[in-house]
Amino acid sequence: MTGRGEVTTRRPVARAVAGIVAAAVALGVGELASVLVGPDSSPFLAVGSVTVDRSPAWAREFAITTFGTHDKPALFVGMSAVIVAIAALAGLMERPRGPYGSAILALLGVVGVSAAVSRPGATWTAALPTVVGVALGVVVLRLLTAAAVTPAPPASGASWPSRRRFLLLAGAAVAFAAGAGALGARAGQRLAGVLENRRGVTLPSVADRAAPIPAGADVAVPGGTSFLTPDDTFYRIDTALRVPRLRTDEWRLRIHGLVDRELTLTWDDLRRRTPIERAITLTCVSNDVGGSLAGNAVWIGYRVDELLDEVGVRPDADMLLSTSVDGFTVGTPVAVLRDGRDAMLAVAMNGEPLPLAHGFPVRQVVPGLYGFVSATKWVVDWELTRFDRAQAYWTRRGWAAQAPIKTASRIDVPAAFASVPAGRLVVAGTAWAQHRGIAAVEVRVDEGAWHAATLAPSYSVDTWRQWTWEWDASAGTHALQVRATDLDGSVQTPERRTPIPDGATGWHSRTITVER
Ligand SMILES: Nc1nc2c(c(=O)[nH]1)N[C@H]1C(S)=C(S)[C@@H](COP(=O)(O)O)O[C@H]1N2
Ligand SMILES: [Mo]
Repeated sequence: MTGRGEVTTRRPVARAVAGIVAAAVALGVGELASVLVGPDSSPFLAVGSVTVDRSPAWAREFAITTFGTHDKPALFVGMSAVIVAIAALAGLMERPRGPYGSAILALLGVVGVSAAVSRPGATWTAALPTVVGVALGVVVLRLLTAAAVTPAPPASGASWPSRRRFLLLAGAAVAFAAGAGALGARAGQRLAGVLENRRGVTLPSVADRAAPIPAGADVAVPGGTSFLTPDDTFYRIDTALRVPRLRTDEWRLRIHGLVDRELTLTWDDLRRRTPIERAITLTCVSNDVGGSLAGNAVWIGYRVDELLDEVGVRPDADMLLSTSVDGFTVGTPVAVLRDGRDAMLAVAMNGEPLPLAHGFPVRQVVPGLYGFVSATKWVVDWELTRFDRAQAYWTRRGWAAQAPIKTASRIDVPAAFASVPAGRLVVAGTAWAQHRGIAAVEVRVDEGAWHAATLAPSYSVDTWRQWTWEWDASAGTHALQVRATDLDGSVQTPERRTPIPDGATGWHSRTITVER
């Protein structure tokens, strides 16, 4: 029988190993989790980077003169040695009733978290990989130290030697840590490579520039929708659990199917063509009445109609089936792509290469069609085909095959259920009917008479249009309602329909309280 006092001193090697394995699990899991959060959030790399940034000049000199170009591996070896020593100590100090070793791991976690959140551009989420990793590390430390000191109860008569049990557990944990770490490191390197590739992209110089934005296109109402949507607040909708990572040198667009001449474009081939720049408002078909799944950006890209002319579209082709690098597909009517509108293969958004989440390096932008039938991100394949032959991703799941954007209008100010003082009240919002254009917006209160809103200057038929309306608000609870009319003269329908299968309809309304 083993006495409690004896337990705490037994098997120092196994305990040290338990500590080291636990730290390995923490680091491996941290590495893997950092892939989801961001390349600078890996605890190991973050601590390494902070060490590099904070080390005095003489230390760097010493590292470079001693290790030359191997200074980075040398740093990693040095860090690993320190971590192994501390982790072994943690293993030796862990007690069933005194989790001193766990506390040491937690302290290492604090170091990792402070390093990760101090990296440039980091937010609090950078702490997550370390926190998750250390939490799992502590679990492993508890399990392994327990296994190191307590013989397992005999199972079905046979005795299960505790050494074997320990080795099995430790081996499994090491394999897990190594797998997670290697997977994370590989994915992290891939992401870092693509981000570096993106930083190196220079924007094409454009002769055919977007029209300047007229003064007043942005209504100066606090809480109103800005005419241009910055990349970081632009809505993002896609089926990608992990953002595809594709470098410009890997990118190809294969154009095939019902064409006279197949063509495979590289990034350089694309860049040799003549670009255009346009402001275009994108909208998601899933946007419900009053929803925010719409955004307006200035895009630089290459005309789709010119590329289609180059390959020679056969007369029987009526669909462009585009496929993204992750297999997502979109079907777009060839007629729409060739009717003169500014459909493009975009490479830039708001003066920057496309953000990874918005399709880097190349995506489609087609004015007037919902994103699911037009806006393929990370696009790598174009097949000219027919609507009676092929079905795209969302059409197979019950959505329409064709889906022009429906006229919509939205109240942005005042906020839903806002309380406002009686008197002069500015109501503001946006309206869109891409490729038809907005002719009028009207507002009414409590289902009374419609009043014409003041429209901001029109930019183009392919962008949304902001509006304001002033009301002498009287006390009480009121319902504001808005409707738009497009330049074809069609008034937005009041009929409420869900986004499925081809876009929501109905008037947006907002209830507010006016204080006396
Ligand atoms: N590869 C790919 N492209 C895609 C999608 C997708 O799921 N995968 N979603 C589409 C949909 S439904 C919309 S609304 C737009 C959204 O583009 P954004 O995320 O840049 O706003 O992308 C389109 N392109
Ligand atoms: Mo969408």
